[in-house]
Amino acid sequence: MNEEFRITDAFVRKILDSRGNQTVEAEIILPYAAGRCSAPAGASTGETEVQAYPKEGIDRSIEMFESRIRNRIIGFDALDQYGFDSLLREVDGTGNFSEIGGNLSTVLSVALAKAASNAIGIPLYRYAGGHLKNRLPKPIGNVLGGGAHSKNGTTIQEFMVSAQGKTMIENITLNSLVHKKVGARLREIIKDQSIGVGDERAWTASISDDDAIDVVKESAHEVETSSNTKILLGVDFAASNFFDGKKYKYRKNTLDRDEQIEYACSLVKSHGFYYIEDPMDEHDFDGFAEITRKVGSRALIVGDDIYTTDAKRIAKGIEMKAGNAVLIKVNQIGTLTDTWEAVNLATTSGWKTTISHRSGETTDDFIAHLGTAFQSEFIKTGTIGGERVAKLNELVRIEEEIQH
Ligand code: 2PG
Ligand code: MG
Repeated sequence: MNEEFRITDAFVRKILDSRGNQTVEAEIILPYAAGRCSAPAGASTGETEVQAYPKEGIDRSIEMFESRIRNRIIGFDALDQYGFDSLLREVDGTGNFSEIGGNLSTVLSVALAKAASNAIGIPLYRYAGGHLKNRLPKPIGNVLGGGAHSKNGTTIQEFMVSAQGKTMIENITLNSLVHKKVGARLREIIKDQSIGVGDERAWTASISDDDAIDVVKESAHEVETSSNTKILLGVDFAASNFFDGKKYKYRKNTLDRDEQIEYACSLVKSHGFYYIEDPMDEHDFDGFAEITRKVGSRALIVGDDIYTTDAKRIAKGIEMKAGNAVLIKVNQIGTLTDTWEAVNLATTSGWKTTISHRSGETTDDFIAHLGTAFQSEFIKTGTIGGERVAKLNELVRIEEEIQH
């Protein structure tokens, strides 16, 4: 092993995330370089995600690092990502990281890749994707929402937009302009109450989902016309959160399974939405397949809670044609190697990927790099707010680098 890549030390500490909750941050130290990564946190988590922390909590994760991991990774070859990630799985021993915590494995795994790329002297997106395989994802960001991300907002968790202009700065500015318009429109409609923002800085207000569709459509249309740039519309139903085992319960009405399928399809057929995430409960592969059969030729049907970045689940989805795209979140599966396997399987099977932030975030920008490395179609990371624009601004820099 080249001594430059030998891990000389590693640290894990607690920091705060954007919700003010504690999260883990790791640092991997090499002789002449280092890598640091901090973990995001979900609010609407998929049932089959790895466990973020052991049941005793975040402190237990850090104790496990000190007692079981730190000594074993000192001296390890930082270029051996697969070996490192396998070691984390082996030390945990549970298959779902419930012993050491999936957030701990995530930050160690990504910090290792950052340290290795820093030691080589190339950006993470090149290290993770290879020199020939870089393509910028298009930013898609939520402008209005509710679900698990705010109290008393819409039932659908996220209404999103994605400007399809030529440059990154143009696209992220247009997405944020739609966000501003949505805010202005809500203030017009709701005169006697203040409106707020949810966990991801999308507006939240006490309106029906159908009214929200109109607000977002009109706001996007206005920006589309004034900028002469196509703006795609999207939703993340996060449907498991309002499925009670039999029916889908909205603020104003209740839909049975067939009606939910029709409602999801109507967003594409009647309202022109292009991006439909988690339209059905996470167990309903058949429902996903039916929606894909009906509108998959003109829209992306994206699985998040149903696939949880797990190659085994994605393989089943591909087999059943239950979607045509998959959301990618490293801490749903716990290591970079497993994430890469999920992306590779999806991509080689003709599915698209969307790399994604989580509702609780830090200013870490690693998803900007991974989305580029994985050639993801979209990067979902909100439109405004420091922890969201940290990723978007990094994409502006990556674009500049790729083009020169
Ligand atoms: C989602 C994510 C991110 P959370 O459902 O796609 O928007 O939410 O991080 O709460 O799982
Ligand atoms: Mg989702």
